[in-house]
Amino acid sequence: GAAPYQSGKVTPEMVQTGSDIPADWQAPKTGFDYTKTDVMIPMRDGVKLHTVIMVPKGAKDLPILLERTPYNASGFAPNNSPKMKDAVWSGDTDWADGTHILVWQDIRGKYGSEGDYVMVRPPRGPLNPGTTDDTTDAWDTIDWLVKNVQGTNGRVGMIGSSYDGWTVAMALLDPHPALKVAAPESPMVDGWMGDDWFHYGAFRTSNLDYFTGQMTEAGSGPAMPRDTRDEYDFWLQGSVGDIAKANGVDKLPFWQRLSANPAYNAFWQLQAVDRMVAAKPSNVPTMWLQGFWDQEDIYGAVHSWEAMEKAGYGATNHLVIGPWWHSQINRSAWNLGPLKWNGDTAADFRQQVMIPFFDQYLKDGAPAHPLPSAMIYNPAENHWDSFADWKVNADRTMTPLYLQADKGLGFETPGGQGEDSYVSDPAKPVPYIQRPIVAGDEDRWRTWLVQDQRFVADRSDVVSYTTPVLTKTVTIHGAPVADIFAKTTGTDGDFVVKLIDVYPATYPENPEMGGYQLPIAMDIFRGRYRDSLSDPSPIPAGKVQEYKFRLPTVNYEVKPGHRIMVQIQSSLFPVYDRNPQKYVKNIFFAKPGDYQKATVSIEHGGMAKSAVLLPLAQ
Ligand code: PG9
Repeated sequence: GAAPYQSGKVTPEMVQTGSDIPADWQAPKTGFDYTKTDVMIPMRDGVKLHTVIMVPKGAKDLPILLERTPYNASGFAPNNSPKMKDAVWSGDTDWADGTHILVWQDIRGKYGSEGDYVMVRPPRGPLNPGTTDDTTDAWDTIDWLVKNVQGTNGRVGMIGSSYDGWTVAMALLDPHPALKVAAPESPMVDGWMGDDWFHYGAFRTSNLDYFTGQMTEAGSGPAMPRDTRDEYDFWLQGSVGDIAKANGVDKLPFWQRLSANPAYNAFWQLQAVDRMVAAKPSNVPTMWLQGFWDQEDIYGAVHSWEAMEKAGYGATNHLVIGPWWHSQINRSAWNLGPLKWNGDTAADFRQQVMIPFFDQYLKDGAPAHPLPSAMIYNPAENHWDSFADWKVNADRTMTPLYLQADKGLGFETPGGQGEDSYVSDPAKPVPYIQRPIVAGDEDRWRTWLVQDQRFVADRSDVVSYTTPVLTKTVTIHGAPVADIFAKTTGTDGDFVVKLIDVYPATYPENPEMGGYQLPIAMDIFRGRYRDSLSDPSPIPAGKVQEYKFRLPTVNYEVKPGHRIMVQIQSSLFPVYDRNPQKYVKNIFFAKPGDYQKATVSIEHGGMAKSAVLLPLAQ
């Protein structure tokens, strides 16, 4: 009978017997200025890669801009907007101008693509016995695109930052003839020397969360669980190997390969992209681009550009260093922390330099847009500088800025030998930013390389050497080199060297900067590699040793009224894992008892003239 609350009759169209989700539903795309399709592009071994293609309405003879990514191709055009410009993410807005076809592809094994995922898959060869790599996948993809996408003129440009910058560089090892121009942006190039995994052998702990994120699912996996709000406490709980094990990271094959190869051996050398591009140089015009304060990949672009210069391909290779954090080229860049720029340096660069540079190779009749050999932002002057002959470090005369007695710093040759000592305690490593260090705090991660170093300057395990107030500008064009003589009571140890611009005590132009200790260039070096990066050796306790390593590349002017400071310490935590300071075979698996205090003495003058060697403007 009828339910008591029923009034009226039940008719058939009130009742569902199938699914409310139609088998095939297409949204009407009225008013859309583009079409978007998802395709599976077959590679030479039959594996199909998921690819998103956005073609402006009425496309005719348009070039293709390709990005290959492990970070979800579909996420690059996340918005269901009828306007292409609104549909894409910030990095592509300027390219979505109706004159480029935009293509994003999931690399093998990630998100919608078939096949096995291998972390920054090494090229076919000793480390990759297979028949494909990211060079062949790029080649096969470009071949398919120029043959199958309607409305293209058959020319392709590639961009992408970081991992995606690495995929651009890999495409250059055997470029498809249709690949006409490329921009590896903040590319991951050498994971041991100075990009994501290590810096000169010191391991970057946040990689463990990156590993669970990237390699526990084809999509996005979880970060490791935290039982503390402060990363400083979390990473003090044990060696990186202990923490990896506690979180199942020890079961991930890439961690197993990485942790079994802590030194710069064949494993790392054979996948160093700067070595590869120089061994197989391409004629494709290439813009190697990175951030001045790139907190993830500060090594790769510069070194690849230098390698191509040395290989004789300077005419088609360009270096760009913007005043940016990692990948900020794809966002807006009015400022970097407290440093304020003239305008949006990223959007202006994309619109006024990058796109015209690409278009001259991608479009018939586009005006020539010659680029200098190097274009590097000058943060002190707040403008871009162009260099026709930016020299690679090897060709530079370096001027030593010596550590002096009484914590002085200066160009004059120091007198007799002296030293300054501090106790480095692995139980109390020097933090890289003020605590609490909260996981996932993007703003602080993006700006840690410009953080005011006063927060550690007075620690008893940090030594700072400072020049008198400058009366003349000191202009640095290139990569300073730390050349530190030191002894330690331990048998291993890390050396962190920071080159700092100390602002005047008051700075009315930007009051926040009064007395600011702004790092211009800093890096860390693991002492066991002082004689050989591939064959580490214990440090002889109590014997002065030389630690010489290159710092990031800069174009900088320290102005009159400012001072230059060199700050030295033995940890930078927890960006970098702790050195136990006792020589053990593999620091990843150091035991609690291996971590020991050490007294470190930084030498100056005499036979041990510690200095930072400066490539001064010529
Ligand atoms: N810096 C990131 C990364 C690149 C390559 C390997 C691991 C991490 C990135 O932003 O893609």
